[in-house]
Amino acid sequence: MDRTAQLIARPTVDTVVYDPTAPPGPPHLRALRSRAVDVLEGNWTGTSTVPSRRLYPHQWSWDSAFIAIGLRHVSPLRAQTELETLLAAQWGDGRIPHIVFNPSVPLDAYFPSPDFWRSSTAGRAAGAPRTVQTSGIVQPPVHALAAWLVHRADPGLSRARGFLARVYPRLAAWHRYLLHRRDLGGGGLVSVVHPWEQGMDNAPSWDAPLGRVTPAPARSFRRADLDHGAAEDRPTDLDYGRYVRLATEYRDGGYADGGGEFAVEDPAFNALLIASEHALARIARELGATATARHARAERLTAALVERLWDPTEGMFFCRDVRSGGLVPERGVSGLVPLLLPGLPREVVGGLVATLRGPHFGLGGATRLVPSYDLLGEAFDPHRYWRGPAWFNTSWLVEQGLRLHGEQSAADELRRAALDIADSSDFAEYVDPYTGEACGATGFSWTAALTLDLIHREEMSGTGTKGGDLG
Ligand code: 9WN
Repeated sequence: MDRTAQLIARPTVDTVVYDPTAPPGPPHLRALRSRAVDVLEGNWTGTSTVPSRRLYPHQWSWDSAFIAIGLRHVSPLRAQTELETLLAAQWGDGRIPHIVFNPSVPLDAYFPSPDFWRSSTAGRAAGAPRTVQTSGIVQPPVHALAAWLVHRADPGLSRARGFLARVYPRLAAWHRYLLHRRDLGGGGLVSVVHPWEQGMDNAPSWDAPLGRVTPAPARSFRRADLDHGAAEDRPTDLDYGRYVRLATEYRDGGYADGGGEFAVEDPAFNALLIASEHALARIARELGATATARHARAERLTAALVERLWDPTEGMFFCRDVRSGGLVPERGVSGLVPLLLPGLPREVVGGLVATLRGPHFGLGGATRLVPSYDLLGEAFDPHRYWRGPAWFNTSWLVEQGLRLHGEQSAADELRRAALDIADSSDFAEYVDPYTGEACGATGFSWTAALTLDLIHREEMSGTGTKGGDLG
């Protein structure tokens, strides 16, 4: 075990209620489930789950949401705790930081570390918490969706603990922050101000908007990711220099929104906000409040997404570079994620499904999971971070979308492929989209968690339940 792993070695808490002898389902799924549970046990710190012991030794925002979605099947209590820990680090202005730092992890274990972000001082005006160190940027808002799904896994426990009543005001403040402070394009959609915010850090869609940013000199920072990951699979030093410059300027401006060089409306980020807004409406109704305004807002946002980011000729959504004003002509999986939305026009659904199956993504033909980027794109690389490999969270989102829109057999095929590849890749962080070969970290938390969710729904499908969660 290396130094970092030792320092955050999990305490012996026994909150998982999973009993490997109990679950139904065929033996190979039982074995897979048991291994997925082991991954999540190994990555649990006592109050939350690290994405990966070595590469990502803190709590990450959208990782925790996906982790909670899987954990709910084995320990609804721990799934609630995962989200509550994250929400406890929320800033006064409503933002949920993309990293919550574990103070017992050495500073050099991950870059940028707390001494770079300086949240409690640089973020004071924006209401950063004083007692916990965080980053100052955000990640996609999957949290309300996760909270609703976690509640539904054990409504009795959730009500007894007042789970929804406690998280609702925080989730509502989070959405308010995004909708009011981040509509930088003025068209109703949210902008990200750093590629790390969107979660697909190194996607070719960022190349043009990022190209305008002067990189911080390589000698001014030390990357920790290269201690654990292959340099040829990770972002280049030049891109890292630009990430660092953008984050430094945001920090030095007190994390105030509006002035930065980089502002992009991203389809997946906004689609996840809309899905979460629908989930917040359901949470409100469960708490006895009215849900109509939230559903209506989700529908208005869906209309804005189609109006601002949909390209009917290409049959997919694209990013909009708010600073230059145009769409970025790169096909990424982000442009397919809106398939998870219920209120899409029929021709948009048809276009997305055709694009998924067509030569650019090859689903069900050349590829079994959804590649992160256009197979025919100039920047395509089957192993480099977010420039071609397949991730399990995006395939999970697309699987949900296919199912929601009645594409049951394509969804079944994608679900089975995800289960097979999670198994053979040892819950890899991401995989070669053609071969399923493992890349990045193994024992990756959201891969294990979403495997649990897919196993659960695979078993439910035998009982005649529809098996989707987003309808
Ligand atoms: C920066 C933790 C995170 C994921 C992101 C993924 C990667 C971090 C990095 O790891 O980003 O946030 O250092 O590359 O791109 O989606 O949340 O798993």
